[in-house]
Amino acid sequence: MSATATHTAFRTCPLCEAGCGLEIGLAGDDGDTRVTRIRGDRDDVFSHGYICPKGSTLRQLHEDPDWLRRPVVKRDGRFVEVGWDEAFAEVERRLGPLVDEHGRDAVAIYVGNPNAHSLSGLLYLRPLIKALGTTNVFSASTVDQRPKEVSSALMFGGGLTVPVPDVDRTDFLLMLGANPYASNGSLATAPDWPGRIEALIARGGTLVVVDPRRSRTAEEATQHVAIRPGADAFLLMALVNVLDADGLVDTGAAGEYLSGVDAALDAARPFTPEAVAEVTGVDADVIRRLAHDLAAAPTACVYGRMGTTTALYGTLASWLVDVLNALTGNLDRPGGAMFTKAAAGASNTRGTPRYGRGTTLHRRRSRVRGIGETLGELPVAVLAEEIDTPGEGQVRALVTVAGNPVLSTPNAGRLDAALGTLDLYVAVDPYVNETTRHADVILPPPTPLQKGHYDLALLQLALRNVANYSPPVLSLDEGQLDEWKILARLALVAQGMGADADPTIVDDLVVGTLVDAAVADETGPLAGRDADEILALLGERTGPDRLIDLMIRTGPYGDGFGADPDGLTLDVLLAHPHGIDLGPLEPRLPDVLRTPSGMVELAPEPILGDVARLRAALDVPTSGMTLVGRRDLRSNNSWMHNVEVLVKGRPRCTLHVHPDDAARLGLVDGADATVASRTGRVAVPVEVTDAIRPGVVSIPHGWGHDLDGVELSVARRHAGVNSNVLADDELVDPLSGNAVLNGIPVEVAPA
Ligand SMILES: Nc1nc2c(c(=O)[nH]1)N[C@H]1C(S)=C(S)[C@@H](COP(=O)(O)OP(=O)(O)OC[C@H]3O[C@@H](n4cnc5c(=O)[nH]c(N)nc54)[C@H](O)[C@@H]3O)O[C@H]1N2
Ligand SMILES: Nc1nc2c(c(=O)[nH]1)N[C@H]1C(S)=C(S)[C@@H](COP(=O)(O)OP(=O)(O)OC[C@H]3O[C@@H](n4cnc5c(=O)[nH]c(N)nc54)[C@H](O)[C@@H]3O)O[C@H]1N2
Ligand code: SF4
Ligand SMILES: [Mo]
Repeated sequence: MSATATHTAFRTCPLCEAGCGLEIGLAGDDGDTRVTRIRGDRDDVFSHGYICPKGSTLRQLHEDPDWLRRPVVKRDGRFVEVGWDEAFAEVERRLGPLVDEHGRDAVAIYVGNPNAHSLSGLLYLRPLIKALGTTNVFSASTVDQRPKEVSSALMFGGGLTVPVPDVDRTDFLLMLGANPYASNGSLATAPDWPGRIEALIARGGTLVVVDPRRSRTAEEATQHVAIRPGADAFLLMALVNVLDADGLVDTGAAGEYLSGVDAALDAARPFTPEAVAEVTGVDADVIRRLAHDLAAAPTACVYGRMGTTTALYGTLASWLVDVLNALTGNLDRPGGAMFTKAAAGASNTRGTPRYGRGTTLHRRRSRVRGIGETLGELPVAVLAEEIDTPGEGQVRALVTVAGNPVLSTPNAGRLDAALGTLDLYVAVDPYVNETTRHADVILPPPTPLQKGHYDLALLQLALRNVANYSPPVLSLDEGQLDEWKILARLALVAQGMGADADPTIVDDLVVGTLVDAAVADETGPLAGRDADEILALLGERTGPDRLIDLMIRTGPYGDGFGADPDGLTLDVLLAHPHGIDLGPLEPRLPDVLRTPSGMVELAPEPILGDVARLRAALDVPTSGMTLVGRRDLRSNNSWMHNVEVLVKGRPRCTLHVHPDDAARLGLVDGADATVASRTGRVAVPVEVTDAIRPGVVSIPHGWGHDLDGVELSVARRHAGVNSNVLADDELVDPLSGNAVLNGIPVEVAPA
């Protein structure tokens, strides 16, 4: 590696939701360009130089010898490198007969987290799913934020119409089940959450963190409330109850757009602070004071994340977060919970403002357990049983795209075993990991530095309105294929058009569909224009670049293909490598809504229908140990443990245990404990710490790399254990189907 950079490129980091700007030093010339260093881009309009330890490892990822550079096909139990034509031919040879014999639902697809940051994933998965024609569609969303998408779809009319906490202007932030010091924030896109929190405290603001662990974020907080796992919905109900009982409800300017205020207040009646004190483990007077502090703050926002969504009452908790924002007059005002106005891709900037079709949940149910579909997907908690339960409609083949469900989904042991029985498994993934080791064909994408980037999904949830496009930093090596072409060619195979069909067929179809929709949108900037004219104006670009250009130009800041000559285009973004700041968030009610009533639905019928379940649980006594997860700044779910600088040092996959529990159970710091649940058991080193609530233990997810056949040479040496062996696939939030990954009943003993 050469030491000095001869030129510099700028690129958004695609690894997490923060979307930091990176300054990438490069040396060498065409075809032999090397990265010399990566640091934060001080001129980035959003991140201003902030970077975490992962951002600078894009070079190590790019150079990782385990990152596959060619497709592989399994022959006699071993992966063999093949050319692309041969790989797609193998898929075609096996997929066609399988579908002919068993039907399209016999093929399932699982879509993982990195797709949320990938233009290829966001733009070309849809045609692939359509071509597969299966109803067995699964994703990481149902081990993550699906409850928030469901509550937002019901309340505001869009799954991604999620109000975000206006951290930079608020006086009071009530944060539940999130640890942005480790995660860098989620469903609230902003680089440098730590800096933003420090600024909040420095200006005299208040941060209350609700978490069974005294997380790094809780340490910075004004107040830490160590709740019992899984109890957030009770606590939030009690806050609503106090606001009502003590005459503190004031819906403010958004009030005229709220429907169902009284019904929401009624729902909270049984949940007095005294009634929930036992189940939440939080004293009634602490709850009462918190409600009063929230109401008294000049501005405030309530924000809930993983700890609130991966729980039995995830949708109720997600709903209650925004009910509280509304009841305190903080919905849609600066310093409160606000709606981003994204430059591209948002459903809440298309079609008729304010009004929409609404959302129907559970239009169909899973075959074996009968869990309802949401937003076009089934919960991944049922994937294993759909594979291992024989009968009509059984899943016999799987496609995964950027997913590692063996480490990330509940009852992982069962899923792992089920994957071994598939007739066909095709993975689009760079690694032979815990999941893809079962694949018959692996189609590897280029590395992040070889792809263009625009955070189409996460910029819809940004704490400022920002647009930023980065072109690829490094070109493809001989024999690599752009990921959009991989997905397009798979779609063509699934469609029966052949293994060697041209991926531009799919590309032209996607762009044509989007242009047709744009000219048909009577309220949009292209209303009444000619589709062919627009296609011609898009010029010579192909692939994601052409689509993102179209989306930006038809978006709320776009040039509308001539309608606003000063508006944004991809060319304008290319001329601004540090991004374009479109200003702070502004109130968007009622136009942001897409509900049938044109109102914020504070009491959606499906959610009110679930309150009885919460009410019944008030009377169930709490007992036993429960398991929660945690994140580390140096991790990224399951897949970056192959980067040496991120895993070296003390082991991070440990069991956090409170000293009282350690003494009671005979657990010793550094020695192994056995943790067992209904679904499995693991042996994991104990780390005794008072930063966890007694009765609760914590293991991070994403570890357990020492399975046979895993080709991750660094990660294998720092294997850890798979916490999702313990997560129970039978525990789901019934409204969203989301898995319960926090608050799992376990037994703990010395190993
Ligand atoms: N470094 C790093 N960053 C990441 C990731 C990563 O793996 N590593 N993953 C990315 C992804 S995909 C996501 S979705 C985000 C998630 O981002 P966050 O939502 O901030 O996720 P966590 O850091 O897991 O924080 C969840 C917190 O909830 C607490 N908790 C557990 N159970 C409960 C409960 O019942 N109630 C309450 N109130 N709290 C509870 C846990 O102790 C933990 O501190 O992070 C993203 N960023
Ligand atoms: N117990 C517990 N379980 C959890 C969580 C938890 O907090 N606790 N968190 C949950 C959350 S929030 C999430 S989002 C899920 C994540 O669940 P998944 O999405 O299933 O898992 P990841 O670990 O993100 O794996 C990403 C996969 O994508 C591959 N990959 C990386 N980059 C690319 C790319 O550019 N293209 C392609 N095609 N592949 C790529 C990696 O090799 C890896 O196999 O895990 C969930 N599971
Ligand atoms: S916080 Fe770290 S991983 Fe996330 S975008 Fe920024 S540099 Fe990348
Ligand atoms: Mo996630």
